[in-house]
Amino acid sequence: MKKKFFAITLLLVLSFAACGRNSVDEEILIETPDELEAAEPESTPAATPEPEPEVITMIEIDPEAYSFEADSNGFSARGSGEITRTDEVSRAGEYSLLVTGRTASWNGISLDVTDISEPFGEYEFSLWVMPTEESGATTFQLSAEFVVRGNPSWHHFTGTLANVTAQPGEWTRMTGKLPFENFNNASVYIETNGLGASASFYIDDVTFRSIAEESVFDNMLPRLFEVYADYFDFGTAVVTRDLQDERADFIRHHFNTITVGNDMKPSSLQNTPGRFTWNAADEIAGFARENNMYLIGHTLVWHEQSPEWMNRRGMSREEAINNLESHIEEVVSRYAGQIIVWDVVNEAFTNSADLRNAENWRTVLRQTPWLEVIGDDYIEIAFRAAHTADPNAILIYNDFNLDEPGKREAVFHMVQELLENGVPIHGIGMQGHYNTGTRPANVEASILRFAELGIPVHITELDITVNAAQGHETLSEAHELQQALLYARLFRIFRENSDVIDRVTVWGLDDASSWRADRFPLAFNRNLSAKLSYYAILDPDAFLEEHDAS
Ligand code: 9MR
Repeated sequence: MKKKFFAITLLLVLSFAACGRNSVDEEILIETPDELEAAEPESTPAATPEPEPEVITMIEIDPEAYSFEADSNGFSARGSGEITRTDEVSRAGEYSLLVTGRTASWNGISLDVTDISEPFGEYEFSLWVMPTEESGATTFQLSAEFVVRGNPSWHHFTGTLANVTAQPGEWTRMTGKLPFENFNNASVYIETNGLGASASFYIDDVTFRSIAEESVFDNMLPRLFEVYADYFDFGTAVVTRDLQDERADFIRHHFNTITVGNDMKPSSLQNTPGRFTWNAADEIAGFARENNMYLIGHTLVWHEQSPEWMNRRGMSREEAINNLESHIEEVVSRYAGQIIVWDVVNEAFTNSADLRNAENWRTVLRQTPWLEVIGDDYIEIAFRAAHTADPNAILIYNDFNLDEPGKREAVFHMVQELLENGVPIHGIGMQGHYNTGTRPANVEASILRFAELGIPVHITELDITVNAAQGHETLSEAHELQQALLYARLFRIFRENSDVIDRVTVWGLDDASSWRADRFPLAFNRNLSAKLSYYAILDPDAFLEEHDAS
């Protein structure tokens, strides 16, 4: 089968070259290598005529493609663009679509794919494009728009043919891939990007398809949470689309705790004052309940994904405190008894801090709207409000780069002071967004330092990026091993310090759905098969020994 495809592709390429610009033969003759071999005489005397190739199929139009033979296939104008179905030119068949009237690079034509795609799926978008003679050489880009609650965001498909410069009179192939984000509405489109901002052009033979791989989740693999049952809880972060089919089985198999990855952030729950949107959060809470998992709420106070109305510049301190407290009261009391741990304040410090100044922790606080409008006591106000709303919940201060000594000390001093003042903080969340250059000794030093505060550490968002693999289609064996060795070293440290570590949560299920999908950060591949990192986590000592590492 593969051979035949190869032959078809080859012949297509050859016949395009032979036919010259702007047209394809009506019939393309296809022969397979097997048939060629069979037809080949044992020796080739000069007089023997070339055997006629056998015709086995005919290709005109890809039956899966939007080829505009009968109508415009649901394509519509974007911005000032106008679209006309035309038989002036066509790549295959008789018709193509002509796009004119564009006044800006994003204008032109789009296809609504809301009903034929899923949030968080991965898609390939391909087409043939040709600028009109008058427009001249034009640079095109394949793009997508996702609209969430009325807010659009724009994304480029990637790949070498997702951005091309095309010439008039010549059909040029474009294709790109894109992992979709969440959306209420999604559309894909072609825009210009550089040459020919207002060019007119033709498109033909468009395809849009899912490229998600089928899951090969293996339910015979040892369960991660069972392997670590004597040491700490083992969790992952989830979004609602993870709660179905094999992904749900996978979660049930490996984890005994889940963190709400996105759906309890302030803008997810209360984007509009007083109007709470609970659906997604409730769905995840329901899943945890049904499966006897303990649920982690994330997060009550953050500078990202937080609506502007809560702490707009110029607002009085009292109003901002009221917004902060009422949000926390509403959210925490709703899930009281169900959410066992809350990430109360997230990322209140700058990305890194100077060790010499770390005791002055107030000077290294991140400049956030909450800090600006309320002052540095917004942090303790948040913890007190959460404690009032659910006195049994374990309340966490959560941050990244805590393996860095300066930042570690800044957080240490803040928490120490707040604890002395009776602020209810019950744990430090070391997010653990690491990379293969992270030094395990620094991670361990921070765990031990935080333990001096007398409250446990939670590893809340663990992943390890392979930065050198960014932009690569697959992870090389050497990189996979490099990552696995660090997972092994970290888990050995976590296990050895399990008296002060209550939980380890990895941030997501698999490489493809991770927030760092471009750098292969997790222990499972996109199809949920186990990477070397899984085996490293399973038995760090054996793994390190086997690879002659320590
Ligand atoms: O995993 C989350 C991703 O889906 C969101 O797009 C992103 C938005 O900023 O937030 C991610 O989770 C973050 C978490 O809430 C806090 N620590 C950093 C995580 C990665 O950005």
